[in-house]
Amino acid sequence: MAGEPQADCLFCKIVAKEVPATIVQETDTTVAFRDINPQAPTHVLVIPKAHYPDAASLAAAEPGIAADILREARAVAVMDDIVDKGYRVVFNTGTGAGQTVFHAHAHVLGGRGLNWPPG
Ligand code: D5M
Repeated sequence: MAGEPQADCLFCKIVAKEVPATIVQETDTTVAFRDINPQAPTHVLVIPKAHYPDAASLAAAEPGIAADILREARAVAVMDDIVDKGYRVVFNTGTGAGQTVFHAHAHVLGGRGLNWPPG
C-alpha cells in the first residue's frame, strides 16, 4: 500500500533503525541524516518516514509531508549555520537525474560555494 514500509528499501531501514545512520533530526513524519558520501561540508538527506519512491509521488499523495520535508531542510540549514551563505535543496527524480535510492529524499547541501548549473 502507498506509504507503507518496503522490505527492500534502504531508507525504510534507516527509518526503522535497522541500518545505522547519523541522524541529526527526527519528527513525527521525517528523518534527517548525514549523507554517507558528502558532496559539501553540509550534506544531509531529509526523508519522509512513509515510503514514496520520489518527491513527486510524495507531493501528490501527502502534500503536508512534502511541506514537512521543506521545513526540515531549512531547520538543517539553521542547525549547520549555513543560511547566510546560502544552501541548496535538491530532489533528484528519476535515474536520468541521478536518483539512486527510490525512497523520496531531499539533499540539503551547503557550507561551500555551489555552482550553477549543476552537473
Ligand atoms: O541520493 C541517494 C543518496 O543516498 C546518495 O547521496 C548517497 C546516500 N546514501 C546511500 N546509502 C546511505 C546510507 N546508508 N546512509 C546515508 N546516506 C546514504 P540519490 O539522489 O538517490 O542519488
